[in-house]
Amino acid sequence: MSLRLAPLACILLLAACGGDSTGSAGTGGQALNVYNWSDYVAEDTISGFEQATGIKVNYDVYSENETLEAKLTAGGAGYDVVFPSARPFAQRQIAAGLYMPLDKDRLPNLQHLDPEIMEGLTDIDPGNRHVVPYMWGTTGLGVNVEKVRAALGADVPLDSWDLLFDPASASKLAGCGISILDDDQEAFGAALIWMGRDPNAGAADEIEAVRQAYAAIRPYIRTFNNAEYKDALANGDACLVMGYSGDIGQARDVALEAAENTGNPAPDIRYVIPKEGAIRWMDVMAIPADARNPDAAHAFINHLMEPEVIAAITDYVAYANANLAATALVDPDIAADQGVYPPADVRAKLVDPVSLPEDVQRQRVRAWTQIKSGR
Ligand code: N2P
Repeated sequence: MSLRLAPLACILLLAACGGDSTGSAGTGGQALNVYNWSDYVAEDTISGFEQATGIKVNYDVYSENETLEAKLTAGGAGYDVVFPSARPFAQRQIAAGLYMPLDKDRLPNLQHLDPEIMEGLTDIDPGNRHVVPYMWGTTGLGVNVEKVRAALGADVPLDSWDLLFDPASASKLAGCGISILDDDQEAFGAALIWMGRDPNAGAADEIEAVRQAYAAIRPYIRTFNNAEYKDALANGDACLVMGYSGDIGQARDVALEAAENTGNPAPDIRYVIPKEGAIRWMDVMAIPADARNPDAAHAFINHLMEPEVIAAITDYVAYANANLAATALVDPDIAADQGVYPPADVRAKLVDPVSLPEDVQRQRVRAWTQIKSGR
């Protein structure tokens, strides 16, 4: 049944919709509690699932992996489906027993997923037993081209982390607004890549080098956050951001829409994967071990693997998905966008984060808190 036909068909054939394995009949009539990153589904994704299955969804959002992890480890949060980043978060959460093994018989749409991506996850999840890949992206720079050129000159190269980490550049962009992700993994990775070092290195001198890199530009950074920066870039409150790839595409769309509504010229907002390289991350779907509604959770995960459904999400959020059958359905403009689906020469410069030893991770978190506070 195609997604577009599902709601009407359900009205006509109520029994069929309630009686299959994805219907509310198997879920005890309970609502499904979903906890996802902000702005990470299309406008009609949740209502489409509710109409197709009759399952009511309580949908809640976060903007940091740490927020999700704190709730999972505290227990009793009552979520049925969550979306952690694979490394190091899902990796250590799987190891800690926080997720239930998936019942693959109830996930027939697994057949659509890219076998290479599935294989790439087996080091953190042997046999792909606990998590299913959702979206992946990179962390790079979002640039308001007119404002950055006005501050740095028309010839300024836009393809380097120098824009951010060179204090001579950052000092001139401070006035039009610099925003950085409040995400220690991404922030450490970007600085180490800019310095030509291994973003996955964890030795003490790496932490010190990163500390110094940020100390030199700290006075010029206006905000640290993982969600609000998008609107800031769209409405002109920021001219340079370190951000997640799709978020910059969304900021561009918001700015274009605002320009259409007001009749003002649209700003030229671009996502740049710097020539030095960038971190590539992957977010996955999982069912917490204490989920109250695993039946509906499986139905939801399976729904998000419907090629039409996930292609529409990619079109809306500008992140690449892991669903091979969806590729042909993605809007050609998004499929051709090299910031969303980077070409091979750019992919060669992307680095997947690894899970660092716990003590190194703790040192990074501590250093990041100090960097942000400017101490
Ligand atoms: C979506 C944020 C992307 C998640 N707003 C980064 N892992």
